[in-house]
Amino acid sequence: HATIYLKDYKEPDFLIKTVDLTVELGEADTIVTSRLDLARNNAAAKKLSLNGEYLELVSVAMDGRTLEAAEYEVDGKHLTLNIPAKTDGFHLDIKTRIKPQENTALEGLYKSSGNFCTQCEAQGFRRITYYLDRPDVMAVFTTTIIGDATRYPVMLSNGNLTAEKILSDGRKSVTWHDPHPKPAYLFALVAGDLAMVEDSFTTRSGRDIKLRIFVEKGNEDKCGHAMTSLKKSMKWDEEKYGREYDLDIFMIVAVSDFNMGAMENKGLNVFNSKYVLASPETATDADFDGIESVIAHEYFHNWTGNRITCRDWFQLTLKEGLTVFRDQQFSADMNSAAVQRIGDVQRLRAAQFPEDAGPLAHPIQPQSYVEINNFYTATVYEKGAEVIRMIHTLLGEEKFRKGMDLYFERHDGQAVTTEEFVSALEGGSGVDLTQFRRWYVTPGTPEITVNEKFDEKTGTYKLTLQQSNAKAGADFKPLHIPLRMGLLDENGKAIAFTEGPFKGKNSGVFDLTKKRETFTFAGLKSPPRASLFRGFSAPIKINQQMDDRDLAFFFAKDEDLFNRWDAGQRLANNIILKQIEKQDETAALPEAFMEAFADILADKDLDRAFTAAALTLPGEQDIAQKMPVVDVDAIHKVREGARRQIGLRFEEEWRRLYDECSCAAAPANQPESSSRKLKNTALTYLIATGKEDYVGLADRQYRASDNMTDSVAALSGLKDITHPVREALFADYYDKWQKDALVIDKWFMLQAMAVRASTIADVKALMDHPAFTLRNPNRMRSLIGAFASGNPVYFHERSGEGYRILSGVIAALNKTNPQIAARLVAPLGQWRRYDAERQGLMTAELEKILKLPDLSDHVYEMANKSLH
Ligand code: DPP
Ligand code: ZN
Repeated sequence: HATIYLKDYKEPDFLIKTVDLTVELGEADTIVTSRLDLARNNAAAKKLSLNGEYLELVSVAMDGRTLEAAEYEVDGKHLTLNIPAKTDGFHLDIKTRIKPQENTALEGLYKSSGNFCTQCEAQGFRRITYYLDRPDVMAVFTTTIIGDATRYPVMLSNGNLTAEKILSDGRKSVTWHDPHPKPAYLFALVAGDLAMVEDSFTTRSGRDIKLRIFVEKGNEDKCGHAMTSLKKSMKWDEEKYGREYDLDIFMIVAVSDFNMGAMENKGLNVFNSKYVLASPETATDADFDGIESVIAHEYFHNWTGNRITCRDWFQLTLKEGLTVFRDQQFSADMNSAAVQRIGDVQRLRAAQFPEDAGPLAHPIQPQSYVEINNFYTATVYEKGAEVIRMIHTLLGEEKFRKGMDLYFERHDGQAVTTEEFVSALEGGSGVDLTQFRRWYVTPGTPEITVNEKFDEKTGTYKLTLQQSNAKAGADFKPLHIPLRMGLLDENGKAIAFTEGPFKGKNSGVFDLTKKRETFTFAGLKSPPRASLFRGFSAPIKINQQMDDRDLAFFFAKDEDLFNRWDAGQRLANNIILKQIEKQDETAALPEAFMEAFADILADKDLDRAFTAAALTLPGEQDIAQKMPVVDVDAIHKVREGARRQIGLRFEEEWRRLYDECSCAAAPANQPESSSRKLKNTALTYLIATGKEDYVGLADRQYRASDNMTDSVAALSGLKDITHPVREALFADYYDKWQKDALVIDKWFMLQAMAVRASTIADVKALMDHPAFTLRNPNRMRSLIGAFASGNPVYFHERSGEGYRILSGVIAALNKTNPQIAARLVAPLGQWRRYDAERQGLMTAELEKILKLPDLSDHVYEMANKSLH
């Protein structure tokens, strides 16, 4: 299990200019022939070492001469050749045999539902043929696919189709050529009997682009939303960043067995079907949003990732952080910006904050890894996006665009580092980002402690902020943090700044650069209330003395909708934590909180999706992050107790809202999905009252529903109870949808997240259900992933059975799909946050995992870091 370090990076000794691949698809084996046109890049190099794993080498020839076995070395990882010193340019012909039908790791070439497909990021291409499988080797690919014409009528690869014919033996042969040099991780090949949905897009320069989505037959009617999202993305990238698409055809293929969400292969994106297929009957509003953002994300990679790629995998956030930021911007433009921002921050806090506080903490640019697949993390992606967002905030829209323009101009066609990105942004904008660069190498979530002083005599308000970072240790260096803030008077009215760069404005961005820094605001009549880090202007934790009244004030009055929501969450968190301390889930909730809730409930001007978010209590894991020792049972009991009180106290209002949001047409300026969200929030509070009537309401909603959002909301509302209606609805849902895998995934997920006495037994029974399989990542995640990450009460159940279920699955997947196995380790890695008994049980499972025979690098790295 060797560690690879960023500091050891060396340029490649040889470059590959062109690749001609011929892939002969077969049922017993597949033969890959490649001709590589190579050029020397290091005068001193004597050997060429090509990457290759799980390959059978058939033959290798250099400049036309077949090599004897004594002329090369081959082991499980490399093919190594001696290259004479005087040789500058040469070509290799390499023939390998592979067995895609036996490939369960879903990396390289594999089969899904009888079709061939590929996944090459990060290092899957080396499972197809011997190659310099590293992103700084960029080549022009020509790919010929040969196979049975009836089994595989559709044969696709990157770029443009250049030839198509039937061979004398009856097989079909197609050739694709991609003129854009690319790293091997962007290679793709698909072959199968697929249906196609076609559309087109005219670029702003007037070129017509063919858009094609390929799906399994019978799913043609579920591609409309993906296609619309693609066209919106193409238009948006032209308008927002001046980026036009650069091939004549853009293809998306949906496959059902896929490790990730989707993959941005040049011109041929391969998607997890979850992020393509949708109709209102089968997909929830959240699924629709997910499709829109993933389609955009992969499309945006064409410029931020493909045209300009990463020099090495330590630079992953160069393309991922930037592209997540771009897809978040896009989604904010397409939908409600405030609700989008709330969702982005919720995801960051739920997934990235615990990672950054635990044993797997790493900077957005990691300095070392054992297995790169373990670094496709919330930190590299979501915190990476926050870092780009901070640059955007510091530069402002116009200068940010100038910086991006320079980045594209300077580095198009190159494989670069995050340093080159930041330099281009500096160069284009003229803004100094020297100190800001520390964000790239600092792990941990900074904490900002706030101190406020008001001098009555002079009317001066002093705001002192102090930075700290528990993960940074002794060599803590302050970060450059953008503070977007505004001041409010005692009635909640904005106070304009009286001096400085934001004079006359209600809100401004201040640079926090020192460990401790004081900002002074003069000309005030009374002590102001400061609304800090508006829009979550930096990925930090704030430590500010605020009582229930203060938080209720911001919840009711802040003109920044994000901070309004956040104040409500902080208020609810504080109250729940106090109830936990009192060990009393029935203690009445404070009036300040109830009144704040009542105000939001009564405010008809708010976006209904915002109202729904504002009226939803922080999740159990969110509350857990604020406890020194997490008590999952107390959190659940107290939070449920609070939901019951809120349900009962506002029962009439919830009923009114439920009816209003179900019957009346959605308000003109709001999508129907916002009304559904608020209606279903009302439903969950009504069910929380414990009254039998509302079980009936959920039952009626389910039975009358014409859309998956309402159906799932009804099931979700009932999942925790044991009641004949619940059992009947879950049975009905299975019967109705058993042929639709994505819909059945939801059925597994809801039961995996149920909190009721039979949960552990239910999860075990579901693992034996005929529809369950560990081989399909979506299915596995919907049961095991949802249980381990989304059901704290039963995953952490005292007997340790939850931990044992998880480690058993990790052991099984370690052999078949180590990438997916490794992703399951993190929940056990949080052991330090629990009581001694649970710590013992969790670490015992990690120890067991580390003793597995044939432990993969993937699982080893995660378990080892988690334990020590
Ligand atoms: N396909 C993954 C993503 O787009 C990795 N590149 O983020
Ligand atoms: Zn990406």
